[in-house]
Amino acid sequence: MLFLLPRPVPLRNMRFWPTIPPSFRETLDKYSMALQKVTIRLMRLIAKNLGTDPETFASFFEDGTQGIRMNYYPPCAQASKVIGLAPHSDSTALTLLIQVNEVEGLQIKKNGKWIPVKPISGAFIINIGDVMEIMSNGEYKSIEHRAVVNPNKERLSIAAFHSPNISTMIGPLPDVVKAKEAGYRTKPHEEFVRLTISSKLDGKDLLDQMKL
Ligand SMILES: O=C(O)CCC(=O)C(=O)O
Repeated sequence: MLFLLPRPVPLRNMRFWPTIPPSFRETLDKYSMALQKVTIRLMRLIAKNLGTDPETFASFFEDGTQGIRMNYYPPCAQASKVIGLAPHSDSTALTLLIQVNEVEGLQIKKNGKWIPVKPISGAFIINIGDVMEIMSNGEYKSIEHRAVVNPNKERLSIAAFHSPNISTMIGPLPDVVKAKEAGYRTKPHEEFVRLTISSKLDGKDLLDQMKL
């Protein structure tokens, strides 16, 4: 996998950005900007749904953090005995994911069962992450997912993770807890990131630590 942090732009570490192919950096820069815009539009719609001010909510994401992970899963003759990516929910707010070469592999956990997500040409999969679950006080639930490998075909996916800017407090939004008691702790974003790094990539382990 190749995991880069394109946003916030001043924190980009260009040392890790490949120069081959020559179009890579410019393409990733454009892709990063386009996905940031889509994310902000989605945030406005989510805020409306939650009954909170769309502009205030969107502003948390204006100079938000964005990570882009490009995953390559080689074919594996013993596919049923291995896992491509262990079950986890994303610790961030919203993930825009594409199954690049349209080989099935992503599965989500629904009612205790693993359900495959069929690739649709030109469509994004939008995964709710832990930060969204916390900020919405559980109105939006983060989705546990995993990736399996294919016995014959290689598989590629690109996940773009979006979070609020680093000065945003990670906790239930005041408008949302008016109606229902807070079910999650509030922490400064930096402290939340530290907790993320020290947690295992294991189901919804991180969220369990944030629950009250
Ligand atoms: O390969 C996939 O479809 C899933 C990727 C993913 O969940 C991730 O990179 O966190």
